[in-house]
Amino acid sequence: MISETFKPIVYLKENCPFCLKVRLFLLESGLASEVESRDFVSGTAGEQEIRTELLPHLDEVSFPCAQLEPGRYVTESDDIVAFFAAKAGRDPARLPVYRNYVDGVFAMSMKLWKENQELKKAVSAA
Ligand SMILES: N[C@@H](CCC(=O)N[C@@H](CS)C(=O)NCC(=O)O)C(=O)O
Repeated sequence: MISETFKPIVYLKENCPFCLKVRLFLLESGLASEVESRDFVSGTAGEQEIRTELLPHLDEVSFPCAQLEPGRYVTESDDIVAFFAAKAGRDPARLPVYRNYVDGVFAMSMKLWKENQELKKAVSAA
């Protein structure tokens, strides 16, 4: 049980690798039903609605985002996972699908993204 009085809300963008991290943790730890999930697809009216809702609460809107407690908004995927893990007494390192994603596909996509940025910079400076 995460909270008896407030159901945390997570805002997740479809196909976002950071959002998938949060989504996988919630699913594999069995916490998904204890959280309200507001999913949206990039470029839709649903996205605009969520951005309008979040804007007054954040310096910069980014995803994933979560309202962990009333008025407490967080936009860092690792902080969101850590909050739910601590509340529920679950160790993310012991969730094999989550760990495989974070250490495998997620880590690789971050590495490729950085390499791509560096290559673009080198090309434009040449
Ligand atoms: N440090 C953040 C990075 C999240 C991030 O870069 N999210 C992208 C989506 S893939 C984002 O929100 N970009 C800005 C936007 O969509 O407005 C985390 O780990 O949660």
